[in-house]
Amino acid sequence: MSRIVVTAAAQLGPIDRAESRESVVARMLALMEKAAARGCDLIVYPELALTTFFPRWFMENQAEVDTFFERSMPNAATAPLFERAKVLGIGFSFGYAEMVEEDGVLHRYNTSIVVDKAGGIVHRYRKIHLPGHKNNEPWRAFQHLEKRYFEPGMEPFSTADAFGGKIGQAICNDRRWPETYRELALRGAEMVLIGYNTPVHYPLAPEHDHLQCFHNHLCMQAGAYQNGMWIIGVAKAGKEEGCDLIGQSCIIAPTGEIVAMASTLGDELVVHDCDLDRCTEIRANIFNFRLHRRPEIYTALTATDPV
Ligand code: CDV
Repeated sequence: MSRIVVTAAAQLGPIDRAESRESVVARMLALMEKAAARGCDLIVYPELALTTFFPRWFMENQAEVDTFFERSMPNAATAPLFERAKVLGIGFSFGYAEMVEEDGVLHRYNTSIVVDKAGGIVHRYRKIHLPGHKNNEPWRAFQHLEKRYFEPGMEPFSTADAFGGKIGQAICNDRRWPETYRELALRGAEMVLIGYNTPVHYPLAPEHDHLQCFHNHLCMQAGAYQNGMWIIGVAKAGKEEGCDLIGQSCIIAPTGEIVAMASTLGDELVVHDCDLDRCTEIRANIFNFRLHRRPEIYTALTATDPV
């Protein structure tokens, strides 16, 4: 039986600070209608898809920061996505700022979920690698305060049995770390969904600004090939509140080849028939983990400090 997941990478163009969640959800629904018309099983939206990328601003008032967070999922603003997807028979995934009370303590995470065709949340992932800084650094052209506004996810990478295969998630900066892909692959992931918000300008090494798009594909293509799995990389792109974000959302085969890529910096859909059985081309051969991996030699990998 074929295990083809017709998948859409649903890139979003810029979201202004003043744009309401309802307006963004309407844009997401327009992409969902297109994806359904193209026979998609799954549509994947970017990191923090419901609002502007708010960590670019230093805000002293926590109440102001909290306006960017979701206290429940689904909620009034996102319910139309869940309802329409169920009618269309399509699964979806998107990132959002999650506020949750656990054991009487309030937590804030950079989170992404997967919803199956029946409308149930089948996977939740909280970003493990949080980039940026904790304090206001006015010398920067814009801030990147993820370390201030979010706690790092403490749950290991994981997969869900969905769409006939094993689906995993990672978020933006996670995609630069080889550990992300290997952890997911060792846990059986056949397709990994990765939303991102990546500025063209990197204040700590501006001499690398021209390499942002290259590094974006480099790490995801390597992750796909070295672990034999599909990668769906989805951008929030374009000039958002004066900050240029890269696009080039793409679908990458287990061979490392880009099989579909966005060519604008706006709302755009790219679609591919992702055959999960193609993971075997790599995992039964060059990267047959059971036959060729040498974990007993890789002791530095799990040591806390570099040796
Ligand atoms: N949202 C992100 O995680 N962005 C980072 C930037 C700050 C480098 C990224 O890795 O793309």
